[in-house]
Amino acid sequence: MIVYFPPLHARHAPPCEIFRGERVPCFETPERAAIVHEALRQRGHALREPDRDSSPFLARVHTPPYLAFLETAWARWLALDADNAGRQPFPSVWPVRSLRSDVEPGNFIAQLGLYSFDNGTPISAGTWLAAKQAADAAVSAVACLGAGEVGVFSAGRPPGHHAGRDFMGGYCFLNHAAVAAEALREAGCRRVAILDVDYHHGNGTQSLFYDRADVLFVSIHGDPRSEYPFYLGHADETGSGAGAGFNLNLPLPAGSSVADWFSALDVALARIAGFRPEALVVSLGLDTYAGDPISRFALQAADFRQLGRCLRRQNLPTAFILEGGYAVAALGVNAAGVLDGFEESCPGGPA
Ligand code: SP5
Ligand code: ZN
Repeated sequence: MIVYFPPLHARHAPPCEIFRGERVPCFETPERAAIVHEALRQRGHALREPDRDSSPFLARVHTPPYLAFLETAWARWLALDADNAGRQPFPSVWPVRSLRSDVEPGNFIAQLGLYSFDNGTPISAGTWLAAKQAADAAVSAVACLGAGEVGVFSAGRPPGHHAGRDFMGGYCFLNHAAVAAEALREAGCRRVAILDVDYHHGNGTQSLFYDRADVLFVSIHGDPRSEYPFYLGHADETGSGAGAGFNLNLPLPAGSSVADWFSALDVALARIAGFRPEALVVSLGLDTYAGDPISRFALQAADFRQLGRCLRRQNLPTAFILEGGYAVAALGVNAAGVLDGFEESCPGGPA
């Protein structure tokens, strides 16, 4: 399978995030992508650097002030104090209910709060470069589908599915799956389905397409009553306006079995088949793995292969976009398992 790997991913490398008031090493690290790239290279997949510019699609997905903020954030942080090169910016104030989010304040940390929904998404010097090249990889991958490939994998980082029109969060800055869906629409696909199998609900992606009937969003994830991102991802969120009926959330309790997860996948794939999409975008989080340090599903390596087989049977041009997954040593095997399962299965055939 063609795999796009954006080398600038490693420029996004904040050292720490905050957990229970303490600084802890980031879960979302450059080693994640490095181990995926190495595993896929060893298995003979064709690795390529991005060859498309995502800018036109980023402009459809995100707002101009948000994009401008992201692109200039590190320089703005340094401008506050030259010693900030060795420090990390974190938001400390947010425009929640009754506060105004329609007036951008001049203060950098206030802007950071305006454009974030958590304090768990640290920025570093190369964050914009890395996120932008991951978006370029997603658009490059989609272009391969237009050129006749059946499956293609965009293996960038930081991830994207928590990022919305004008906000970052959950280690995400630019929504690469949404960019891929917009690129597929532009390429002439009348209906695009997004299947999000990351452990965490893809709140950003859901919000971007919630009122649209041309992009179906389906997600299997830890129940937000107990799991991050907490404030979206419930089963009663089914879409609004023209998008009513075109959003399907399948939350499962933390600790759910593999059998329950694959039952939810059956429901998800039946809904997608009923939508008759012309392409499929898979937000491929690998944090459903039993060994993931921040998640609580139970998939094993063989289950990722089975996921790949199930997806191939849908007989759709499929773009895989890497999202979360923090059991670093297992990420290579699990990512490769999905691709192997996809490539060894037959469209419409048995599992
Ligand atoms: C893309 C993605 O998977 N984003 C996930 C963001 C999760 N952010 C919250 C992390 C909370 C970490 N909790 C640590 C528990 C350690 N036992
Ligand atoms: Zn996740």
